[in-house]
Amino acid sequence: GLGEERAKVDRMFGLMDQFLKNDPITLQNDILRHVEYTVARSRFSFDDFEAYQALAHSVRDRLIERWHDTQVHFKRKDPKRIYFLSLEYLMGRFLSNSVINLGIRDQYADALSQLGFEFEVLAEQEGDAALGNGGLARLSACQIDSLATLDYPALGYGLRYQYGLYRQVILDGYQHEQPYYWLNFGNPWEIERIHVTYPVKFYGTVEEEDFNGGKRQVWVPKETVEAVAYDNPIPGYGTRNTITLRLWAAKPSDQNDMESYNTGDYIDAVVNRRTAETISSILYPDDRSHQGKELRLKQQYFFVSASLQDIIRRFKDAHSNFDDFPEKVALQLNDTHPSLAIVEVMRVLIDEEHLSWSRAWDIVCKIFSFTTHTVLPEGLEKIPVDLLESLLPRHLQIIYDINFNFIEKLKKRIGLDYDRLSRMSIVEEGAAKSIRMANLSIVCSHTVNGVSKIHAELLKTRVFKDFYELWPHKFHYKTNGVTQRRWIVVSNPSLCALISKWLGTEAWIRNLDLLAGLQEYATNADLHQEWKMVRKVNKMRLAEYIETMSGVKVSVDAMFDVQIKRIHEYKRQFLNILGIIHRYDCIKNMEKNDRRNVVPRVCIIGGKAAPGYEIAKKIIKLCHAVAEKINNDPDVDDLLKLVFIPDYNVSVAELVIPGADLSQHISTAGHEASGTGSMKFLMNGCLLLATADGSTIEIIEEIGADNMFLFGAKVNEVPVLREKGPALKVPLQFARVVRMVRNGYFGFEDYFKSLCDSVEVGNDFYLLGSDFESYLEAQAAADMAFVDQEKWTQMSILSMAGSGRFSSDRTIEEYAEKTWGIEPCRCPF
Ligand code: 475
Repeated sequence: GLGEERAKVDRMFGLMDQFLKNDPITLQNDILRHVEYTVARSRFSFDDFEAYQALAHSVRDRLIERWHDTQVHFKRKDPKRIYFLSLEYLMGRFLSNSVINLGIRDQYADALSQLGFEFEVLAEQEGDAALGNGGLARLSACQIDSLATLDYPALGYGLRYQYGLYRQVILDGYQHEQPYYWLNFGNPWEIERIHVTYPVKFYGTVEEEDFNGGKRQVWVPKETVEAVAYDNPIPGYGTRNTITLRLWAAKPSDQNDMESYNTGDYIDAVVNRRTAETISSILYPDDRSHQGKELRLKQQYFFVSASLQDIIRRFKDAHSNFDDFPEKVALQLNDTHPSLAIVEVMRVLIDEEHLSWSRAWDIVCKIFSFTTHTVLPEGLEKIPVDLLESLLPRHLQIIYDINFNFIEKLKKRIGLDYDRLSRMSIVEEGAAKSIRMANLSIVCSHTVNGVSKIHAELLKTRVFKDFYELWPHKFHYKTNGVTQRRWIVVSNPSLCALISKWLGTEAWIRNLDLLAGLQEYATNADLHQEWKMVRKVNKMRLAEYIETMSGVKVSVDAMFDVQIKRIHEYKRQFLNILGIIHRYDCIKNMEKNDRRNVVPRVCIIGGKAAPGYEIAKKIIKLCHAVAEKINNDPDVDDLLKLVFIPDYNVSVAELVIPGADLSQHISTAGHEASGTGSMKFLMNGCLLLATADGSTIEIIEEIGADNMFLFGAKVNEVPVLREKGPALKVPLQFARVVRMVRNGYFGFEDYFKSLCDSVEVGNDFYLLGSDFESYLEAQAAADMAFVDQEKWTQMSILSMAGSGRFSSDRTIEEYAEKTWGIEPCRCPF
């Protein structure tokens, strides 16, 4: 009753007295206690890594307190929850982000300095949690931070890969991939929940069985794997709320083994058990191609099955039937990777909970929302039918049934337009039949979101045109954003302090729109001076890093020009390098006197190529070959340097972005669904050199074209230019720089041949040639602006001040209100 409830709450508040204190003495005691009892080192002798471990454990204790309170609070309130399903999260490091969100960074820094340690030095000891590839995976990480900060009753599900994204090692300028077994040094940020375990089944057959006087299909699986939960507490900023990122690990199950033990082949049986663990052991490193591999399908279903058992168990704890399910559960599909969840919900409701098909379908149609992150039709995931048939035979049946119902209804709407029917079908017919996961997701979700305005337009008019015409109400977009906690507060503390000082408040850390308040100081001389100081210190830090990584000394007076992101032809790192070659060529051909007018540049490129993506790997090698030539040419000296930053990841980004003057986002228009790197640069006062693609189009609306360097064909011009084929006009300078590569000016001419071929007239799908001239003009405009440092600083301030809209807080609020129908559920302090 009510009295009982009140007593519980009182008790909870009473217990708060016992929470861990955060004064320097308590923190020192806690750290030393963990040195001795958790890390099991002597209090009198431990190194930086051991100090980091102890520190991390003391932070973990504080996270756990809030996390428990939040879970209790959610349970008591039983609000509608959002379950975020993603196969990838690029979390990066936890330490700094955690203590900042907990509001105890300074206390820890004090405590550590009294113990003779520096907080930053210990923070560097942590390895990245790199459980994802690129933009999509980092977006999940930003969004989970916003979900926690905004007090939403959310839970993120993912896989606990033992091998994160490979480490990129450069040998002789070539990329090599090394396994990243990141758990080798332990992971203090996760909590193993050995009692939260679910069996996940695979293979077998579907049998027909009598049921209630009729027949029904039942799946008789053949193999079982256990899914064990590992919980990562995610603290919000400025709130007690701490939500869960629950990652599943695969473990062998005892349910399979009866047979093998009887045969007496004990050793083989035990060895076989270990193959269960491979399911969650490795992250697939391709961020665009789908190879239809069985292990990948197993991962997807393992993830989906475990998450849904967990979600349904939680629901059933508080509800006796499924009537309220759509009022309590929202499931967000992060791209199609988790879209088997749709089929699994159908199967569980029908086969296990014995709901009718129409009741189950009714529920499914209310709970799923789907966000797509791709533009290219070839980026859409397809699962070969024969794979599904052997691994998940009952699921295949259900997909066929969903498709049958869908096509029958569709025929009534559009008639017998067979071309269109076959385009929209969930099943792709042909030599190798396959399931179109995007079509499945659209048919079964109430909402389909794009990740920027232009992306949504392309979805409606090209990629999913047929579906848009059928269900215009389903199509929406939520422009991506990034979390200012990580991308300003953690990564750029001095800028953070400056912003708070000039705004007179720290409120912008929870409400990024407040940054607009800095616009009025865009020409203020005092701000300019402080701003330049902050930027210079960040550049010095980056210069030091460059020197240790590559041995190249760079001048902080030069413009730091950065392009960091996955290597892709459509992202056009090759265009950047050809531009650098052009710059080099110009300097070489100048009179000595004229060289004084050249604006010095440090060009920085970083990013990983998918292991099987040959052209991308050649771009990396070309970057090194060109760098070798330029960096050793006394003619150019400090006027031009080129460095490749190896093993680009979240923590490298945290170091590079605050030190960048200019950053490049130069995809062929219509190819970057959104792009989120640009937002991080913007927040840090870096100017953008960009094409009118993805979210850049909306950035222009916020900060004005005058404050950026824009170039290139527009989205609607791209198809027209492609039409022209061999008749396309390409500037002479472009032909010249490509020829330099082709003719071996940088060596390795055989190796670079196919790369050069890919941009020859008639072959140049990504339009490097036709955009080259306007690219060079934009670069020249950037040089001009840089000469006038006051002007540049003003543009830099306005970039930052105009970035408010690109917080993931704004994105998540839009999802919560418009797509998920959830409300904040704030844990009392
Ligand atoms: C877009 N990754 C960016 C970002 O919305 C966008 C695909 C298949 C398998 C594994 N990973 C992927 C992506 O598709 C991806 O990262 N897409 C990116 O999503 C967030 O800002 O434009 O390219």
